[in-house]
Amino acid sequence: MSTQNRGSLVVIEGLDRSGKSTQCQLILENLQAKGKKVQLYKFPDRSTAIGKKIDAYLKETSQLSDQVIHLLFSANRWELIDDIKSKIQSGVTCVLDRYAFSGIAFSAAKGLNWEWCKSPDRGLLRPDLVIFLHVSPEIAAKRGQYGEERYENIEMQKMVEKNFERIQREYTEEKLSFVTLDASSSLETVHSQIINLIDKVDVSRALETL
Ligand code: Z5A
Ligand code: MG
Repeated sequence: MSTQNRGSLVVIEGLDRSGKSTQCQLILENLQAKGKKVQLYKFPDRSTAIGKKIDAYLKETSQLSDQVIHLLFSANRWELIDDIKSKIQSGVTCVLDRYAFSGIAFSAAKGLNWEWCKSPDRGLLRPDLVIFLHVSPEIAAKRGQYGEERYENIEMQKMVEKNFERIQREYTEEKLSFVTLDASSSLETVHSQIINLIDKVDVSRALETL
């Protein structure tokens, strides 16, 4: 991919109710106000045919094996990746609300093999920056709408939290920029920390794959 004037690929990850979607919206508004081209993507994208299956599974109106739902989450990323790639090539900053790291953290928490969980996402675009919003599962549970979907319980979230720590270690060893922020502070504090990090992203190197 040409490195000339490409956009950046920024991923916001975090535990449930850590404020990912709220912060993604604030990033969008901040970059737009600075005159930058920016596009938000949310995973899972529940609007596609695959996304509708995922939505039914999360709302517990359908049952699927752990392997099948893992592959669907990954397929949902693959179906949007060409669009993301072309946006980046045309200078658009793409902000992703969850990505492959959520896939590994949640499926491995259900007991699936770690390397198996990573494999379907190999070849997807590698982000320039991953920001992990950390909030204790106990604080998250007190925030809006908690507990309405599958996985929204403290035991699961604690396992997911441990898995994200391992993900950060492994990807940092691979030189991926993966930064944890304390998301229990105010919206404004978290937002300004995120913007500081995004402003420093180096788009002079070519995008690689996971
Ligand atoms: N999943 C998976 O298993 N495999 C995969 O590959 C992927 C996902 C991609 C649905 O995801 C589930 O899919 C998720 C992981 C799994 N399961 N869980 N748990 P989702 O992203 O669609 O989930 P969601 O319904 O959008 O929830 P969320 O993303 O976890 O919430 P959030 O975006 O992090 O939080 P928010 O909506 O911005 O904020 C939540 C509330 O907290 C809201 O009332 C805010 O006003 C409040 N809030 C936010 N920030 C703050 C601060 N700083 N202080 C106080 N209150 C705040
Ligand atoms: Mg969200």
